[in-house]
Amino acid sequence: MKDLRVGMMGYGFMGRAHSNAYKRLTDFFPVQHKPILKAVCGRNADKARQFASNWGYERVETDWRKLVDAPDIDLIDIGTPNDTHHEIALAAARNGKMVCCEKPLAMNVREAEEMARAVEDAGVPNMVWFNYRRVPSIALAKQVIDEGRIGRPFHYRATYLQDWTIAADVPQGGAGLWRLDVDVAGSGVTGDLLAHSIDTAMWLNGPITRLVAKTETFVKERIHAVTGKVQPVGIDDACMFLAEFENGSMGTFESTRYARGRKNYNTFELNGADGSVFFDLEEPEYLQFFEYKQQQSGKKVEGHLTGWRKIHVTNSEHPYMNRYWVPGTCIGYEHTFLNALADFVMGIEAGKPAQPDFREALKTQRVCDAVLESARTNQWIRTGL
Ligand code: SOE
Repeated sequence: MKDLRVGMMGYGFMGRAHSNAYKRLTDFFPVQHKPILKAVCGRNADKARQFASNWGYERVETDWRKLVDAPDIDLIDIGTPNDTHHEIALAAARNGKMVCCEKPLAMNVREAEEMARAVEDAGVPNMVWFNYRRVPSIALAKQVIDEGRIGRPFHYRATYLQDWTIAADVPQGGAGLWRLDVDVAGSGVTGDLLAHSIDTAMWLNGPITRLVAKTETFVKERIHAVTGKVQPVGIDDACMFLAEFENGSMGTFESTRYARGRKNYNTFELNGADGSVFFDLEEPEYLQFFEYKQQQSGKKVEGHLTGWRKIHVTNSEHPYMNRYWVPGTCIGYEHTFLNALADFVMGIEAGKPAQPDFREALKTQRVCDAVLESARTNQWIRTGL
């Protein structure tokens, strides 16, 4: 076993999700690297100390530069707000550290390009935590599509809906709520939620080449938690776009934080000539599959039994599931990060980088930037992919 000494940037939601993955990796996966939780870095020393003691980090830093310079760190994990990703990733790569970065990779394409170049120039392993690729049902959808069971694709339909910012008195800025502050987040639902949908869509259905988008900001001003002043809201609260895929299929994408009752409603459906797949994160252990059957060697299709199959993705034949429990028992949100980390580490060991690496995640960034540009200019935009 080799030590994999982790320096964690950030102690929020993603700091916890990633730390959990490091702690459980060798319990569930036969890897040759054992993560060691060396240090966590955060601006608030008390919170960082509390986090370190809860999760078992050996020490605390409050200056991220100290952590990227530390000789006892192999991997820098960036779980901090979006406006910090670029600077930390560049410095970490320059120091020869592996870099795992939370999504979205960057504030914009320019930053993301520099980040992809930096890790490649340094030759360091890197990954972006698009964790939903590692939901077993979504990985099964990928398998079903790659097996050619959907046939010629016609339609891709994605939604990502939440409802937590409807109240006008939710502040922007500060812990968790930095997602509402455009200077820190870069964008609203486009970078935060649609980036997930876009990554999944392009993984399953190939590049998005052209799109047209419409965004809306329903609450125009919010108090800023840091300045205490009422300030204009610069993020997109909702975004819809139409897309063309390179393979000739059409896509629709919808995302909002104003869908009352929807907490983390991440769905997609792909319809092809020979079949369809449908996934809904509110029922994450299921993949729905429709197979179109034509008459085969004189045997009549049993039309009265034709229908969607709701596959309970918990068998040991299903992606990742042989690492966990017995058929019929489920895994959770946290395991998507564990599965991603396992792929990353096994990728290093096999010399086959796990995806999405920074170069791959740059493609999603290109689509996000194109979405925002289209919404700004009311034009169809080519993504360059
Ligand atoms: C936003 O509410 C959020 O936490 C995103 O930032 C995550 O990426 C998403 O998976 C869940 O929702």
